[in-house]
Amino acid sequence: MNGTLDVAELLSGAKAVLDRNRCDGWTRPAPTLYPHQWSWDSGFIVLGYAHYDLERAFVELRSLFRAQWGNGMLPHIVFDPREKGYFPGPEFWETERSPEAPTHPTSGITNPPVHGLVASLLWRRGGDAARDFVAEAFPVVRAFHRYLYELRDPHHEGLPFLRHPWESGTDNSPAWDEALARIEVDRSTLPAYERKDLTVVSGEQRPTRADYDRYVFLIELFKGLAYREREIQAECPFLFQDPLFASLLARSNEALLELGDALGEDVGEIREWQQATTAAVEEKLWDEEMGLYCHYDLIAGERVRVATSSGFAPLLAGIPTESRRRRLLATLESPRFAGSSGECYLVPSHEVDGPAFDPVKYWRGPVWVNVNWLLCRALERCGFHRQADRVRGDTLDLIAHHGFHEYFSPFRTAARGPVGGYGSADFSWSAALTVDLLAGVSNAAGATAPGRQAS
Ligand code: 2M8
Repeated sequence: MNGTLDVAELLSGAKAVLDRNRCDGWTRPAPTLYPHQWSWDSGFIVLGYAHYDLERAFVELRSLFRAQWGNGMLPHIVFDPREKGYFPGPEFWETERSPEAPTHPTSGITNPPVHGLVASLLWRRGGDAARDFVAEAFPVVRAFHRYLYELRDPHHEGLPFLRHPWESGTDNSPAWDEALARIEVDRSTLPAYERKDLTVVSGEQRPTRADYDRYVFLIELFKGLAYREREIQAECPFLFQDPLFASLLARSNEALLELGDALGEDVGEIREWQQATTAAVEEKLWDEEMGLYCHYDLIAGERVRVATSSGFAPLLAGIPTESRRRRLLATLESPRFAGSSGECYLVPSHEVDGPAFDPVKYWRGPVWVNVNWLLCRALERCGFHRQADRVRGDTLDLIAHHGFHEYFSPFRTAARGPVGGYGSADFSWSAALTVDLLAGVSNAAGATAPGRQAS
């Protein structure tokens, strides 16, 4: 690495990836591995479009919003009915069993609530040109949040639960391991299924067969209950509260408060949601010994003491007290995440000395561009500019070295393990968020900008 980034080349490369992955008004997360529209992916993708084609951003989100369920749920996937290359596809989900499902085929679970935050950023970027879109988006996002608080938060704690690992976005996180291991699956009772992911990406970078059996088991349960939320809540063996999901919800509530005020909407209920979530994250998810926020397993009735990058997310919503902010920073810069001699790119998805750490398996160690983008904003919000610069620099460095991959080994050199980009190449949110991150890098000459030090 020569210490500089070729901004023009990265930008044109990122836009080319997005052009190639774009379909009829929406964008595949990856060319073949993920050939449908994903909810939180679209949220990140439009933040790239916002820099050069605002209309594309609106069209992309409208395609997602059209698939909102009657109960308010924004589904995690909106399917392209022509596409047969992904498992589980629409014929497996059978969402037509639910009267709440839209006529367009979708999955029957949700994805992290990034949309309020995204709408407010589009408004900031587009100004008047974004106002009509934001007025359209506001009731959709509010209905989604209402669904989360009314149907996913039975004890009114302000912490909606997830009922499938895929709802977290951090699908293969070691935080789920114990809970998934408790689910006894008799394979002979599962429908036969064929994974398509392994035809695109090597098995060592993807979840195991035992994981997939459990993913499928949960979908079978939901289908059997025709996606009725109250019954699912009573029977589902996997119910989690998640610091990343909760923090995105809090941050999106904050955005809705700002948008609602500007649009002249009554924001009373949103203010209550916001206060409840902020307080609950502080009370229930902080782990003093770990110096980090953790997941909470509602079935086991305990915090899961597994250190993941999701544990820093409350910074994004300004939730932690000053002393906890300092603790989080110390955790981030400690050998657990930065390596014993700073040999890791920030931010590994699982602490590098953790028992389940794997530098190339998705969500069990690799660095992700969307998480880094979120944490960069989070650190800036809390005044930790040097650390935010480091996370931004590390992210751009990884992209410049290895391309727009789905995820990256956290190792800078081969001394401790594999180095490079993994999962799918040409990954849409890696490209889109590069466009946004580069906008924050000064570029007087229009061609180069400071990069990270040589590795
Ligand atoms: C991954 O998840 C999908 C299931 O939703 C999969 O593995 O098939 C996750 O990384 C998720 O966060 C992401 O939204 C999705 C599409 O990029 O891929």
